[in-house]
Amino acid sequence: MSITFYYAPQSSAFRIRVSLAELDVPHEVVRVDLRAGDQKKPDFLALNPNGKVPTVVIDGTPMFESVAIQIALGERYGVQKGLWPAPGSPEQLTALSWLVWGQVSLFGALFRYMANTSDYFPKELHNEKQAEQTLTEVRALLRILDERLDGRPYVLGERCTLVDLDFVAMLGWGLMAAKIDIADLKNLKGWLDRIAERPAVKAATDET
Ligand SMILES: N[C@@H](CCC(=O)N[C@@H](CS)C(=O)NCC(=O)O)C(=O)O
Repeated sequence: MSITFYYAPQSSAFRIRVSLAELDVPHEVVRVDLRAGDQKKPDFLALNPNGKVPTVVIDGTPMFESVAIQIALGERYGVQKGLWPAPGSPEQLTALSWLVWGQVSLFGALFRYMANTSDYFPKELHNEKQAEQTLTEVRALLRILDERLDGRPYVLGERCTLVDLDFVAMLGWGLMAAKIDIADLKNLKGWLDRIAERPAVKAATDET
């Protein structure tokens, strides 16, 4: 078994960094300098034609898209570690729903909101009406997550799983960058504080 992980700190690869650390799977990390354009070099594009991180090579096969990587890691290594439900179990169906919901629905809306408001995106592309509409969408989705966490310490129940580790990558940074206040969402706030305390999350947050 071999895993090579192409990584840049403070990027979408954060979630895989944290997941590999929590899974405690041996892997080689290759730092990709996004500013220098390492991700657009032919060798890298041969692994991931999108020229983006995260990219992993598992036993010689390259993979891209963090949600696909999370599922592959979960199925191969997560079940034994209690970080992913057993394939075919009802819990796995729930895990897949929330994992994909987080990346597609929640992050999709958060990204659209940021594209219309944040300094990370050119001001001339900001649109006030779109910002208003996507903020309503983000808030509704955050409320769904808050309700899910009512009476559950983690998204799937009593244990922290790859779903929580995936969400924290997007919400820990995203809510702060988008300046979205979640003081009224008590379950979500408690969950975020709890996950942020995990050593693997702290270590990845501190990386530069
Ligand atoms: N949907 C992809 C997003 C990957 C992505 O956008 N990665 C960014 C870093 S956050 C990147 O590598 N950007 C470099 C570039 O586009 O040149 C995933 O989740 O894996």
